[in-house]
Amino acid sequence: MASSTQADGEGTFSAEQYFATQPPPPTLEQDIRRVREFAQQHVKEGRRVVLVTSGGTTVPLELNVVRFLDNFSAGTRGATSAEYFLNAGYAVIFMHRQFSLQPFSRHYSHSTHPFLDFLELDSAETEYSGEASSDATRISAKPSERKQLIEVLTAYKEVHKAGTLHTLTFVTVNDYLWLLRAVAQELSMLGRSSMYYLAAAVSDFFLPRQRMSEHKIQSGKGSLHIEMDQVPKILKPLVNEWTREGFVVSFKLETDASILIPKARAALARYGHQVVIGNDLHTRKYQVVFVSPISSHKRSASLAGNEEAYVESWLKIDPSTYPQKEIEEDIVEELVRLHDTWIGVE
Ligand code: 9Z3
Repeated sequence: MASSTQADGEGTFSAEQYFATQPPPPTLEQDIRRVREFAQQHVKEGRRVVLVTSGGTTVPLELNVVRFLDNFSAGTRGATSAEYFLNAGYAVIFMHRQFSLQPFSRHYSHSTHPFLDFLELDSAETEYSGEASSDATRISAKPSERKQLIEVLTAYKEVHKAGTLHTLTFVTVNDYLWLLRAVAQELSMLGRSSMYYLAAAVSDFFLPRQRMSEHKIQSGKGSLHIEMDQVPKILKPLVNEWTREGFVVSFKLETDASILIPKARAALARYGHQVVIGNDLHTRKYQVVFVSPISSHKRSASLAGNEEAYVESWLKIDPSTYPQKEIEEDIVEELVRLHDTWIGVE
């Protein structure tokens, strides 16, 4: 692979080299200014802050982008978890893929529960005139939808009033990496009261800007060959440099269940963070496995350099209870407990 930007080996960038060669998104500065204000306000009010990342990153193939690689994630895990963190009293920075699911509005996703389907026109007192501006026409929610709508709307309004949810968007893996680093650096002032809940499905490969075609890739030359570089493993600098004692939870997604726990342990050994939540693509809504070093269950410093022992525990829900029961409720409850221990509340 010919590239003047590669470093550690064929197609491998360190995080430092990545940020030195790939450009930041144009709105980074203003996005981060808002994150800083949000974090400062909640530190003052004594709240814990969690960064929730959600949805999939894209990898553009052209500078004038027509084609890009994407992945399956709709952002259900992140959007759902954000609601439970808010309910547990956390201030939430919800960093999500543009147009992926968001807390509260996720209940009325256009594909699974379109909101036009649960509204009805009241025509008891007046016939609908067909004019959009008709003041006499009233709209109401179908009785079968009201209970859930009131619950969701009440929680949404409360969060809005309390100002405990801040939203940030990314599209590409490059946007994601720049934002993650900058947000983590801002949150480092919170020390142990910050949590990182990294549920976004992040591409492992990308095409460096220096090798991207400026215009739409043309057909007519036979098959297309694209060689991608590896996205730097940014959990390492996140844990060691950008956050200061933040409680870091990453997710590990596999389709071969037999490698889930070994890969989760390997990630912990490599990056030294607090929890990996393992999930299998097909069962992710009903079961996950928490893998964590024993040291993260105590407030004492981690056993860097020593042989580490790990604890594994499965969280499961009965699939027939979904979606009334959501596994994210249990995930968040368990994490809040572990975070309490990490901070030293327990
Ligand atoms: C996850 O594993 C999430 O739980 C899902 C959620 C993406 C499966 P949905 O959006 O799905 O609810 O449909 N996220 C992390 C995936 C990931 O990219 N992990 C990296 C890895 O496995 C490490 S950060 O190497």
